[in-house]
Amino acid sequence: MATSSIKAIPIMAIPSFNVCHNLELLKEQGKSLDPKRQEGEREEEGLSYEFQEMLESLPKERGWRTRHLYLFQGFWCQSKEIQAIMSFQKHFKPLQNDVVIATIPKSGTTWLKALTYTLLNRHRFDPVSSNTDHPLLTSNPHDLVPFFEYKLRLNGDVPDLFGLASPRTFATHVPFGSLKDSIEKPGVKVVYLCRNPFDTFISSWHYTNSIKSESVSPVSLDEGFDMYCRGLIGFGPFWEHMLAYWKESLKRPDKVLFLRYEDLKQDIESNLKKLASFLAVPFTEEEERKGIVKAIVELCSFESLKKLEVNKAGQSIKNFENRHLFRKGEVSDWINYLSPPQAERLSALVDDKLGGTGLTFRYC
Ligand code: PAP
Repeated sequence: MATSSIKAIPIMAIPSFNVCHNLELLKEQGKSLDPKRQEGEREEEGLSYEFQEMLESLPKERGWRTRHLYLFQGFWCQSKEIQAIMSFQKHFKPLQNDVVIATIPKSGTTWLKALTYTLLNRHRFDPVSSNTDHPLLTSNPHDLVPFFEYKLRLNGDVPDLFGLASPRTFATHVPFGSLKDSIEKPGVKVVYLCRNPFDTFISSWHYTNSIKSESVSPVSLDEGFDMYCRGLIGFGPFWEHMLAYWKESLKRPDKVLFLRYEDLKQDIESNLKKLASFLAVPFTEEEERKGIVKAIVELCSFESLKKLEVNKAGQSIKNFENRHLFRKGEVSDWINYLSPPQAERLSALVDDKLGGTGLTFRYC
């Protein structure tokens, strides 16, 4: 499995002294540690004192599943993500054939990871259903295609990624502006998956309320919707995230492929073939005759992945159960949740921010 050879080399041995020292200081200053505050401390647990000072200088707002979202390099994210992104930006060395899957959360990342992994490894791991050894049957896609900003860089670790099978395949939610310098190398390809903002919002709202820690109060639909429309969502504002990748895909179509979740739902086979051609691993006629395209589609389908034991009971990202990654997998579920005025507000916002850019969506 690709991730098994990743060795973590700690760079920022986080001195527990700093955390303790911080708490001591607070006590000295007479600040009471109420439950909410303690949750905040847990959120920032393992972050160095210097880093916490830097955090304090950033604008912050109420978070969805942690107490705060911070405005970092022009987008909103959680404290631990900032630490991981800084480590990634400092240390990541791209290789010529690297593939990067980029999304804003809840756009179909898990699906695209499964498709890309199975496609690129189809000669090592036969995707036909009789092959019971396929890694996707026992590993969640997030374990096969790691995010730059999560598992790989937890606690500021610098993983050794040189031994990974080529092409190395990574994923990220980081906006293009904060990613581009780190992946600047001829031959690196980016695949962006975009989902209509209405369904992305509903999916995010369900997900964050399912996985948030008990000590953070749930975000109501109305509150979350208002935050989303103000751009306050992880790696948002969503319109800036989508637009930057959209523009880059127009400018460099050989380097950035822009896919839409709704198109994949409508015609997965031709989109999978498009992905294969873009990654320079097109299907041969013989492969098509043998049913390899259909086998990949089937193996990576929502229904197949959802019923696997690893996706019913496993955890890929610490404390997050895989089952929450497979909710409904449909287009237009937003209709069941948003009121007409909310739909109007989001529609007007999309027109305002993305109108005239050529970036359009299908909502049902
Ligand atoms: P992530 O950003 O946390 O990785 P991501 O995989 O992008 O999440 O999004 C999850 C959404 O993709 C869920 O949508 P829903 O809440 O509207 O149901 C999930 O159901 C959907 N999804 C996951 N796997 C698939 C798949 N194989 N096919 C289609 N949709 C899928």
